[in-house]
Amino acid sequence: MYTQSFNVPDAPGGKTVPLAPSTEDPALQAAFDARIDADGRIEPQDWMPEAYRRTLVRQISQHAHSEIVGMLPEGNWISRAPSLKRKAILIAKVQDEGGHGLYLYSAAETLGTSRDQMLEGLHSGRAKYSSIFNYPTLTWADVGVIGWLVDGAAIMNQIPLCRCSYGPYARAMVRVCKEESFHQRQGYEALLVMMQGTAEQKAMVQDAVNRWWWKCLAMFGPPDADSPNSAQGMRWGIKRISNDDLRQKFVDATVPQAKVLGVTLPDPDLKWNEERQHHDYGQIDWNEFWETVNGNGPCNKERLATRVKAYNDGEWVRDAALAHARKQQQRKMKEAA
Ligand code: BYC
Repeated sequence: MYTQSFNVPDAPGGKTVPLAPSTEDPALQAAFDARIDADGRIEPQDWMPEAYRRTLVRQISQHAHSEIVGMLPEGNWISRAPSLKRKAILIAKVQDEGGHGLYLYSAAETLGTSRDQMLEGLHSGRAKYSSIFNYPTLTWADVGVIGWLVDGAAIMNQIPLCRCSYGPYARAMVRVCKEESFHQRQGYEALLVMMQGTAEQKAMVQDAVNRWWWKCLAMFGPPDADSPNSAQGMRWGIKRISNDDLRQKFVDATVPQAKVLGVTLPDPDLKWNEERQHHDYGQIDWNEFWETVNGNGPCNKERLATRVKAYNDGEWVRDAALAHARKQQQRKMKEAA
């Protein structure tokens, strides 16, 4: 179902936006523009305008940060999972998110930014990561809802990134999306089981859906009209579908899933619009979104502090790994001499 975005044409009129003017070498710029216009891929060794490079570093590093901060809300439930099976699934999922962070940091490194620089941006609070991870996971149902809705929204956003014009990012996203697909399904399945349980379990699922629904809609980013990076990102073939269009696709895909599950999506304005052939939905609280993005959500400080502590506590592991690699290298050189 989520792979539908592979077949969706790029936003109409996307290529009518002018490519960013550049003071760089006109011949190189022309070759770059031609490749973008032909939907070709840009690789690390290729010339690219500085603005394109900067945009990619911004987006990919923020995406990487989101993956590793995203390990925290669910990681909190590993020791409290209700069965061995659920614990094993959750450990695998959280570990996958760590792996996604690694692929993405590696993709961003191909653009000439070091991992230390990116992590410094995260730890100092300068870099962004997804708003969604600044909310608490209050009950076990939150873990299922994160799988179903948060990972569902993430896949909806990420499938078009498999066609991103920057090769290393696009290739990383193929594997990420396959793994996210398992994440979404395990969450939905966990909720289906709870919805066949006691009245308390059903109420717990509904409560979690009520708390996460609007935050998931905001995950797609500000409305197109207020999205400063969208037009250029789409012109460069980095983004393929706009924030609002992806949000709409997510709503349309999720409504029937909620019906099967037996939960109500907490929006009195949510209804099918025959004319548009889409669901209408209510107003997202953008003030709350920006407050959270700007560091004032319920868990921002805790999430950052946890990441900084993990980085500092892991210093000896990084040092040991480097010392081991150096020793191996010296041994190889001695043997070759
Ligand atoms: N949260 O002009 P716009 C996951 C920022 S993790 C925070 O539309 P753009 C997962 C935006 O960065 C999901 N900030 O920007 C992991 C920009 O600020 P800057 C993460 C947000 O880049 C573990 C400003 O608002 N996915 O999958 O064209 C467990 C204006 O926005 C958010 C990605 O990162 C937000 N929600 O579009 C489970 C995907 N939204 O940078 C799941 C890759 C917007 O100018 N990223 N902002 O200071 C993207 O696709 C795009 O960057 C976005 C934003 C659609 C997110």
